[in-house]
Amino acid sequence: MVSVRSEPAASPAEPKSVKIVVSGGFGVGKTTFVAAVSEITPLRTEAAMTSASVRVDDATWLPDKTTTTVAMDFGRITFDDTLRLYLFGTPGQERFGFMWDELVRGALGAVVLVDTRRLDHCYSSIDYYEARDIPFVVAVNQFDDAPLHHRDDVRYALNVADAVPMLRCDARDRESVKDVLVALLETVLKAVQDSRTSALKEDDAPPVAVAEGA
Ligand SMILES: Nc1nc2c(ncn2[C@@H]2O[C@H](COP(=O)(O)OP(=O)(O)OP(=O)(O)O)[C@@H](O)[C@H]2O)c(=O)[nH]1
Ligand SMILES: [Mg+2]
Repeated sequence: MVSVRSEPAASPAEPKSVKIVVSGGFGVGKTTFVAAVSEITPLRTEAAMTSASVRVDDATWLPDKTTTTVAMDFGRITFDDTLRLYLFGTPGQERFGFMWDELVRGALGAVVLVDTRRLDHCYSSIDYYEARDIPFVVAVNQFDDAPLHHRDDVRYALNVADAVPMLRCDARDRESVKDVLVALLETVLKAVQDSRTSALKEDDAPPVAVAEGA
C-alpha cells in the first residue's frame, strides 16, 4: 500500500527584527510614545523625581510630572507580520547620557521627539544621530498648551536637513505614533537604497591609473 505523507504545513516566516531608538529631551514624551504603541506591556524604569533635581531638570512645563526614566523604556510592535520593531526609549536627563552608546548600538534608526516650548532640549539628540549617520525623523509632540509652529519654522530653528522628515504627533495616540514609525522606516529604507546606489557607482568607476614608479 502506498502511503501518502502530507507535507508539513509551511511555517510562516519569522518577522524581521529591527531596533529603533526613541530619544529627545527631558519630559518630551518618550515613555508615553513607546507605551502608546507597544503590543506588549512596556518595560519602564521610572524613578520618582525628588527635590534634588529641581534645579537640574526644568519641569516647569510639566506640572504633573513626578517620575523620570532612569535606564530605558522598551516596547515592541509588529507591522504586517513581517517586520517587528523593538523600541528603546532613552532617559531624558543629561546625566544619563553615558548610556546612549549602549542603547543605540545596532539601531537602524531613531525618532527625535521635540517639544516646541523647549526646542533646545533636543539639540543633543539631533547632533548625536547626525554625527553617526543614523537615519532619524523629528516628531513634534504637540502638547496642549504649546504654540503651533509651522513645520518649516521648526526645521529652521533646529537646523535639520530637508531630507529629514518632520511630523507632528501626539505621543499618547497609537495611530499617530505608528505614522511616525512608518515615516522612519521609509527613511531607513531610502538610506539603505542610497548607500547601495553609491556603492554600485563606486564599483562602476573606471580604475584609477597609477603612475609608473609610484
Ligand atoms: N498633553 C500632552 N501630554 C503629554 C504628551 N506626551 C506626554 N505627555 C505628558 O508629559 C509628561 C512627560 O511624559 P513622559 O512620557 O514621561 O516623558 P519622557 O520624555 O519619557 O520623560 P523623561 O524620561 O523624564 O525624560 C507626562 O506627564 C505625560 O503624560 C502629549 O502628547 N500631550
Ligand atoms: Mg521617560
